Amino acid sequence: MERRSLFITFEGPEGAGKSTQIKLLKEYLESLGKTVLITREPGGTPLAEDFRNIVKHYQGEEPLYPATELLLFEAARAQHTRYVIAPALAAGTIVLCDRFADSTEAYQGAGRSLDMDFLQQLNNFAMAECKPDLTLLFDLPVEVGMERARARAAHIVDHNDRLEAEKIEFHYRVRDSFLAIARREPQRVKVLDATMSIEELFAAVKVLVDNALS
Ligand code: T5A
Repeated sequence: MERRSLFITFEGPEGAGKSTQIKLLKEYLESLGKTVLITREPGGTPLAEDFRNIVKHYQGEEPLYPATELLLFEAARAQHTRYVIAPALAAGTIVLCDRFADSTEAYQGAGRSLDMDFLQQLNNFAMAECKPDLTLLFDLPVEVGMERARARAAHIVDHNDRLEAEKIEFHYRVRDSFLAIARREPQRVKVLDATMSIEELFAAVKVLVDNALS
């Protein structure tokens, strides 16, 4: 029998093509008659979007301390899981979330070298019962993703992004960490080669999602 609700997260380094695939997947699932919600982290509720604006674009003189950054991501997640994701899943919706707790492990844990055990406790606290059924990891060389993100940013006035602007070594640690999560949890996390074309990538996404639905 087909399942009704499903929680799918999309993860990967910068510019991996997650948002593009999420939109295609929503159209496909709706063509099958499913109810679908696209959401994102950080963000997804008005307050969590305020936190998103701080962690992505804050430029004040007082530097954002790494622990503060971590807590802002977790605070945003606590709002998002309780007010958006959990109710949607309870209503039988398929939730497609652009980034989730694995990003915290990769960016704040590996990227910023924060304590992994403590971070996992915070992740579990913030996500509560909202554990992803399937995570699609869009993997690609850091340089390719950064180039895509840069090309897109060239069309945005006043583009500034604190995390995107981190040193290349930071982004290498992020990518390695995502791949380590996939090795640790192969049942949940499926790795896709994000250097493929949009169409080829979507064909691979569809196979994985069809399997998860059956
Ligand atoms: N973060 C997030 C943390 O540090 N900790 C956390 O806990 C969480 C949740 C979020 C930032 O926050 C960090 C990670 C991030 O730095 P964001 O703007 O949501 O910021 O950043 P990204 O998730 O990286 O979003 P991007 O939009 O940059 O990347 P996407 O969504 O992966 O890529 P997409 O689809 O927008 O595509 C990028 C460009 O590439 C093209 C697209 O047309 C677009 O121009 N493209 C392709 N080109 C060639 N081949 C393909 N297959 C392509 N697919 C897309």
